[in-house]
Amino acid sequence: MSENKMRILVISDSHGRNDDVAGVIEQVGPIDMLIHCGDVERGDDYIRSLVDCPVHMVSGNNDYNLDLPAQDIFNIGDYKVLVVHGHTFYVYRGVERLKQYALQNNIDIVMFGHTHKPYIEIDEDVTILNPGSVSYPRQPDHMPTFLIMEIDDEGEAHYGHGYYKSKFTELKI
Ligand SMILES: [Mn+2]
Repeated sequence: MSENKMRILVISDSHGRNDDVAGVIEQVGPIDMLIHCGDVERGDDYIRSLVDCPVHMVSGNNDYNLDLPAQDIFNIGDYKVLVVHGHTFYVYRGVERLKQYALQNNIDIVMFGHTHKPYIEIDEDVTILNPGSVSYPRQPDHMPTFLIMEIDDEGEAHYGHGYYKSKFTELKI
């Protein structure tokens, strides 16, 4: 059943660097959904105009000028997904609060930002993902990152981080 197949680009913490947002969209090619985990800062309408697919964007701690929801819960295939920036869940101290909230609300996949560090934790009950920042990476290698989520023919989700090519030419998922 190939109609199950989906390819989703997840980014976060572009902080107004919309040239990076446009660049990563160009790099990854066709997508069925774009998700931004917050700290957009400006140009949310411009970001929506860059793609021809559904867009889910939430507000970060720097998005006081934008009219974006604090969190977004929706379905991707059979998965219930929560997108939230993460600052209200104290993610600098870890993902425990986020995980508790997800379990209490029957969330299958949580996507967050704020730390500017790629993160992936696939658990039986809940999967927790951070694409890292496409503009201001803070993990030790300081490479701008994004995340691709794919739904396969059987409806199963797969995930991989990639490096944005503004600084690095090879996509490594
Ligand atoms: Mn940020």
